[in-house]
Amino acid sequence: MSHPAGDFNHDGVYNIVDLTDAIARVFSGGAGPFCQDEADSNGDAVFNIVDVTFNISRIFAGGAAPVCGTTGN
Ligand SMILES: [Ca+2]
Ligand SMILES: [Ca+2]
Repeated sequence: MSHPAGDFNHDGVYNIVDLTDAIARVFSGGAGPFCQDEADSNGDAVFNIVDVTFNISRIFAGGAAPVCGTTGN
């Protein structure tokens, strides 16, 4: 199964669950992503709050699609 960029929970689909899991990780110490590259929605080689805001923009406002991460993990 291929995994799209932004697929934080590694279930093969990029959707609101990935956003909620990313929020849980950033704000309340939730489980980390299966793959850093998949969680790195904006492709800047770091998973952080910027990826959360990127996902909010994409899911709720038709923002840019996630890009393949480059963390090497
Ligand atoms: Ca997912
Ligand atoms: Ca990022």
